[in-house]
Amino acid sequence: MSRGRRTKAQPDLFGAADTAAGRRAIDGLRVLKGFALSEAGDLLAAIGAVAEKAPFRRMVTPGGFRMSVAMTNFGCAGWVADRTGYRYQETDPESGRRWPPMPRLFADLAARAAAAAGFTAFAPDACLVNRYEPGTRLTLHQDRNERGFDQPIVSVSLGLPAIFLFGGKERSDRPHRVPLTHGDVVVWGGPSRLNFHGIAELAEGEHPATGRLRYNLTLRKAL
Ligand code: MD3
Ligand code: FE
Repeated sequence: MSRGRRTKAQPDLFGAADTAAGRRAIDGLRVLKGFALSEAGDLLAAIGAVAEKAPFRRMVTPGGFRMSVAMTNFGCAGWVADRTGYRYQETDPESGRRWPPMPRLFADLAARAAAAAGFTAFAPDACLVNRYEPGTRLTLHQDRNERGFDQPIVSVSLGLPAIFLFGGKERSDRPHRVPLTHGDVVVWGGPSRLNFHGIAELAEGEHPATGRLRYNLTLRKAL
């Protein structure tokens, strides 16, 4: 597969992460500022439709904590957490039915964003939808439940702004803070694929498209 191109010649692909100090440490991260803005309305409509078939729920971690972020999934594989662990599965544990299919719009957007970051032929089979209210957060973690780590991950931010925490290979590495706003798309791949990352506690706010909410779509090749 193709690896992300090096970044020096394309400053337009970077948002706040494109600082001289950050570039080395944030190798493998591409911020496409506003890349999904024109499609945001359609994406939010699709999220509303999926939430009727597979409602947002706050999952419980193996450690017994209920996550503050609510989640649901689109696609052949959905990410779930429960007392036994973290994994991808083809069915919604709440209903026993398959997750709603991935809308073509999502897969197309992810493939275009991945291509813009130098990853050709990205074909996601999983779309995790995270829903944040003010006061919620996602603590530092690694994404290790996918079958392979050679494919990129594409993330789409909608609604309220958030601070993405981009750490290193060790949980104790001090994270960079990358602001993400409505319509931003981020492509992660290559060397940073297994870095610790999270979302800082969401600030209070109101967004014209989502009200008091932030949504994040994470598109992956999970199986
Ligand atoms: C960097 N979600 O669902 S998406 C997650 O905004 C998750 O909801 C965050 O972390 C959110 O697991 C951030 C961006 C993201 C996803 C996976 C990554 C960044 C990543 C894997 C490795 C490095
Ligand atoms: Fe993650």
